[in-house]
Amino acid sequence: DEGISAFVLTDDDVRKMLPIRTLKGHKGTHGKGILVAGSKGMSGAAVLAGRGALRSGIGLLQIVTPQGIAQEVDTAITEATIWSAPGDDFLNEEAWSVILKQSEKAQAFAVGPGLGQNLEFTLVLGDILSSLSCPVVLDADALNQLAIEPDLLGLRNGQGPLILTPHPGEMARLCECSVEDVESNRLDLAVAKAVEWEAVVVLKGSVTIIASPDGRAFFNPTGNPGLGTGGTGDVLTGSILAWLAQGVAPLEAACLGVYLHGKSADLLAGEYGWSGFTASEVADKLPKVRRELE
Ligand code: B4P
Ligand code: MG
Repeated sequence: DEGISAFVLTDDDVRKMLPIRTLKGHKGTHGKGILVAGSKGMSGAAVLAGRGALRSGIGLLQIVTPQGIAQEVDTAITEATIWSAPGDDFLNEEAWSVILKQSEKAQAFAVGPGLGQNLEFTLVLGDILSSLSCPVVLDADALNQLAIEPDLLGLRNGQGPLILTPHPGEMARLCECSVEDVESNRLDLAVAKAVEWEAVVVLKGSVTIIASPDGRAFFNPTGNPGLGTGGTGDVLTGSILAWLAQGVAPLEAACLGVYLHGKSADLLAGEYGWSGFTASEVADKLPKVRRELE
């Protein structure tokens, strides 16, 4: 494509992006990340994203989730700190007070998995985009809110790095086009939107594209159709959150997250083929594939 520099990620590229662990590292230096996720009936999305983060080496994970499901999430993910925020089935506009209180020491934020469609949360999303200077990952229902209120993106306005992780359905909603339009024009669209939105755009699917706001793009060669099962996208979001919390720059954190997530699925496919492994298993294999890369 004229004007677009596109690269295929390799083991060597990705190895260089891994953060270096020192003997004296501790959970403070390994980074604190905040995950805003979950709603009634979708606590699993918060749990899976949490698992993706923990299996990617985050120092401390805090999950902000509606009080109606906080107990469930807490029981399912013992290693995370759970902040129960106002809202029974969904987070409501008062959830911002809890998020703000937690935001001070965090190195990264991820918002969206399983949040559900609640328009009250649009205000909170606006606050997140306009107030937080650390990197923010938006996925799933946060992207659906953006599609309804495109002006929200303008609130970021150089405030801090932004990473969006749409699947083709979410990308179509954000771009007001059809899924077919997205799929027939993946590279150009991902790059154009990364530039326009001043965000790293992770356009998921078979051969995920990571597009940078500087106009470069990276093709991910890992992964397989076994990833087409509920919850794998949530695991990816948590993993990118963890790399950001460990100090990896936004573009590299997205590349690292996507590449290792796909490698993990490829390891599972070696045993099971292209179906029947689960999102939790993809998360649980992340440390092994990272280790093999080091
Ligand atoms: P939702 O119902 O919103 O699904 P979700 O909760 O976001 O699921 P999850 O978070 O687990 O998966 P995600 O896709 O984020 O949306 C599903 C709907 O979106 C579909 O019914 C469809 O309409 C649309 N849609 C989604 N993917 C589409 C596609 N590829 N083409 C056309 N329409 C699509 O994350 C899934 C993960 O698996 C990503 O990392 C992705 O890259 C990976 N993956 C999926 N299939 C893969 C493949 N064949 N090869 C390699 N990786 C693959
Ligand atoms: Mg998803």
